[in-house]
Amino acid sequence: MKLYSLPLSPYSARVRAAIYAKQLDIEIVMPPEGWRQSEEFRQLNPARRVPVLILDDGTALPESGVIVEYLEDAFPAIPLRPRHAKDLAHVRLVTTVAELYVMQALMPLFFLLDAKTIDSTAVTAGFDKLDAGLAHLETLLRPGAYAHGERISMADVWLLPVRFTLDGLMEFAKRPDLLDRYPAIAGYTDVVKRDAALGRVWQEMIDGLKAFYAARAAKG
Ligand SMILES: N[C@@H](CCC(=O)N[C@@H](CS)C(=O)NCC(=O)O)C(=O)O
Repeated sequence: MKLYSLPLSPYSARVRAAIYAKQLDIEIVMPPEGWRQSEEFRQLNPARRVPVLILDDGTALPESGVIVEYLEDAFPAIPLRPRHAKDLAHVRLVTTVAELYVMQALMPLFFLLDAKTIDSTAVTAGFDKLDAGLAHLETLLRPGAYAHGERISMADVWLLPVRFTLDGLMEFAKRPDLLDRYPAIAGYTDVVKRDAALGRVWQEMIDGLKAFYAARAAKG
């Protein structure tokens, strides 16, 4: 199997975290040169996005959530889903809140802040929306602990890229206070440091961010 992935892509990062945590032998590669315009890549994923997992029989699976669920179903030996319904509901709640109310509030802020003319009303509204999502997510987490239980789960696979991207926003928006009222979210980096799979993805994202800024500076 082969995964098309970009180091900084939060969606690709989810899948890589699942692959490392589950100790799967899957080749991880960058998408081919010119993939955004290529007809060949469009046939793998009509949305022209990464990640895409290519199965051994050539089947292409796009969408990070679908890929992670597939890996979990196909390779259950090291599980990322708890067995009991209530535990699983909590894991799904963390992934849903992280995706819908934090990630989806977070990403537009980068574009708003990067615009030539800053729309301060939209930026304020964007930060308010993000703050509501963070407050919600905070209620689901425990300071210094995995997102659910005592080991890595799908909830961590979702939380890791969200936490990384929050660091990026704090830096980009010069808002170091963003997580001051959310100790569990802020302190989630301690979990990342302790867990080999999460730590590996975090480092890959740091390297991806450095490469992104270098490419941006080179463009001028
Ligand atoms: N819903 C998709 C989102 C994937 C996505 O938006 N990927 C971004 C990278 S983070 C992408 O490929 N964007 C197209 C581009 O960079 O041209 C998923 O969960 O896999």
